Amino acid sequence: MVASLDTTFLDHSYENPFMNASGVHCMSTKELDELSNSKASTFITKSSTSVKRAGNPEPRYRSVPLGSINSMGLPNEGFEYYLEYATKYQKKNSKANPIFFSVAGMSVSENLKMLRALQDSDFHGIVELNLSCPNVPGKPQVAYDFELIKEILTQVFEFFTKPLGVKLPPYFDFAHFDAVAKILNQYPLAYVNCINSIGNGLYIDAQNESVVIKPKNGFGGLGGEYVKPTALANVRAFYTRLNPSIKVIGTGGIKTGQDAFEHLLCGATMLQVGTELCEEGVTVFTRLENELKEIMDRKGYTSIEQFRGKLKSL
Ligand code: RRO
Repeated sequence: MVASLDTTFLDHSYENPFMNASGVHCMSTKELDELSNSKASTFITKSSTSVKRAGNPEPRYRSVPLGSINSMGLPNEGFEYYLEYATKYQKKNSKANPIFFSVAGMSVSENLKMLRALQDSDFHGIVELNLSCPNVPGKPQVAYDFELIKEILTQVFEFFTKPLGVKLPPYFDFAHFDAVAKILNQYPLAYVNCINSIGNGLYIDAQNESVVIKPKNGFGGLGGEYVKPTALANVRAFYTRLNPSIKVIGTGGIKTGQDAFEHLLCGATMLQVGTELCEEGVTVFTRLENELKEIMDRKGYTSIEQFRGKLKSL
């Protein structure tokens, strides 16, 4: 195989575009260490809140025929746990690729508090602000409230100078792609990540005439094959609307090298794997790299830049 998967993201060179999606295999130091020792080129922590949270009652994640449904409810070890892990990791691995740190406060002020702490810390990786958790009862997804996106980003960029991206929920209408891109283009964002799970799906076990997860009467975020076309549409819609300085991370339905290839064609730079990482474990990254290289070899591509974003229209 001659194809190279080298990927430049925010002026740093990665051996390949693959990493985990926040929430999957990144809750504990053990899982984070496993990611760092895998073929993923970098990794992201579980979205954190200021204080440790137990999350929603179980069962709260189910693997289903075409993907997954979850209503985890933001269980996490708390902001300080991940900050300590990240800063120690950086010291121990000074030559390693920058890592990603995800925050998902329950209010504007909680997000600002964590971002201030990150700004004042030794952390020198990339920060992802999760504006799209669908699973906390009583808390709507922030990024479906366009005024709230503006309010948060305006306050964040008054003090925050480290690289920052936002995790977006899927949008389903051109009016929304246009409106959100117009807002995001007003800020010095490093990237957007499309997409979080498709919120509030309902998977039913017909045999038992029952839902399959306990929280929210069975409603939960969908991932996996169900979401790939929506993910691709969002990657493409934002890639074609955002200032070129704002990169797009593609997340949603990446199960094979071909799925990865499709996200790259739509314009994604890094690629995050959620449901399939949960199914297969960290060896998924080795398989995805081999499959993507095989496709590139077959097509005569030696680098990703030769086709990134070059999706043809009819
Ligand atoms: O923890 C969760 O329930 C969760 C989060 Br924070 C998120 O951003 N996306 C998701 O599908 N689940």
